[in-house]
Amino acid sequence: MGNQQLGKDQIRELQMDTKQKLSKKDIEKYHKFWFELIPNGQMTRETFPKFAQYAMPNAPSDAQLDYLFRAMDKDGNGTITFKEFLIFQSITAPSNTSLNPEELIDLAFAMYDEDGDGYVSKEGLSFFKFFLQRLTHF
Ligand SMILES: [Ca+2]
Repeated sequence: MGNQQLGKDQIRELQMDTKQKLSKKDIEKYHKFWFELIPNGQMTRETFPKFAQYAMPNAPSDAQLDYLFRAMDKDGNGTITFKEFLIFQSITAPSNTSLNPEELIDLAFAMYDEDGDGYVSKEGLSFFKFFLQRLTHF
């Protein structure tokens, strides 16, 4: 997907990918936001602070950025694509459905269970709560 207008089919596909949780309007809005921010659409850890300043205006620490990046980089390949960004948005800020607690818990684990042992610290969870409140703003 390049930096151009979204086609009808693309939007439909993205709506499927995000389980119909985002409206066409949302997808277009996020698309504009994402490609203005990162013209080639591929967010790396180096360029990630550009995004994070919108998501978390209170100057997040490097560790917090690492958490967030890990949660958004669903396939763990070191790049966040527009689709991965959208999936993240659809979980944290769905427009058509309400928040799904199970998906949020999965996301919290993706962020905080660094060693994959199935446990998340209390600090991790309280930060996650704080972070969710921030995220729905844009
Ligand atoms: Ca990825």
